[in-house]
Amino acid sequence: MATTTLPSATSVPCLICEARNSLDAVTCDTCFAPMALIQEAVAQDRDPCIVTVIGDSNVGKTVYLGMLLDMLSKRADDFDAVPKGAYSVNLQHTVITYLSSRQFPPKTAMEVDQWLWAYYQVSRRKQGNRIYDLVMPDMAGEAVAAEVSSPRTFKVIRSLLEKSSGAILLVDAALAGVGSPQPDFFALKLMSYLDGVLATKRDDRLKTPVAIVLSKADYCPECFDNPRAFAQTNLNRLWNLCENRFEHFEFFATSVVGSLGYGADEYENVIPYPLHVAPRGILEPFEWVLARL
Ligand SMILES: Nc1nc2c(ncn2[C@@H]2O[C@H](COP(=O)(O)OP(=O)(O)O)[C@@H](O)[C@H]2O)c(=O)[nH]1
Ligand SMILES: [Mg+2]
Ligand SMILES: [Zn+2]
Repeated sequence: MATTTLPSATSVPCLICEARNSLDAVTCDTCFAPMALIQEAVAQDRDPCIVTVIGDSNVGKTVYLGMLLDMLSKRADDFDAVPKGAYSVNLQHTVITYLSSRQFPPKTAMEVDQWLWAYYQVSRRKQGNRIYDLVMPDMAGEAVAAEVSSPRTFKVIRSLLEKSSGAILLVDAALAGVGSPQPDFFALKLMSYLDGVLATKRDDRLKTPVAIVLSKADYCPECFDNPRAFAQTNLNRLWNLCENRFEHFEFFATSVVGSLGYGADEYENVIPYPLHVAPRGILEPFEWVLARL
């Protein structure tokens, strides 16, 4: 791991992990976060607030985040979102391009320097004028899993979560709904990792708001009727940990597609194709987190 000892006149601290990098660095030497984040943050003259979207591989993080950013920048629900730096638009651009050609975007690469980061300035058009500087990276689920099972393999994840003002945890409702214990256990591990990273005193419950998003709820529509009840039944371990350790948590059902078609790839694997994009419950978890920052 790089321990930089550059003097302050010729270096800048990374926004995420605080390691010093040379002025012309494109990504941080230590955690690979884009250094453009610093320039944006300095220009804003406010501390950016980081909302991290986490979850297992294949739960739908990329699709969710891309759709969320796209809805925000289309002024959905009176939000105004301005991307800071053209690199911020890449995630949204990729997701929408794939969905509009009736495909899901490809898997996020495990390598940190391949992740797409988005830095948006978000505000409500009507209510007051509080502006949130949101930094949201699209992480690979495998990296999250590796970091959770052996901490410090992906330093950027820990640094990000330490700095996060809020988190959105995605859980695969379709899998949980058919009785797989995997989503419950993975989310349980993630929440206890988060608890360890954020905890100040052992017995205080954590104040950081965590929205738990039940993704792919189109597969199990009952989720929309009562997300809490769905979680208590199908994600009981997670529910109990949340209740014990987190002061602010809430469950939300979301889905991006309205109908799916199926086809096979060249290896005869069955692949779902999004025939019709119909986002449901995308903004609610985000609004809920913002209201608690
Ligand atoms: N039915 C349904 N499937 C989804 C939805 N969102 C994602 N998926 C499926 O989940 C897969 C993984 O999504 P992705 O966003 O790449 O997951 P990530 O690994 O967490 O970033 C996609 O290829 C789709 O097959 C959704 O809203 N509904
Ligand atoms: Mg992804
Ligand atoms: Zn860094």
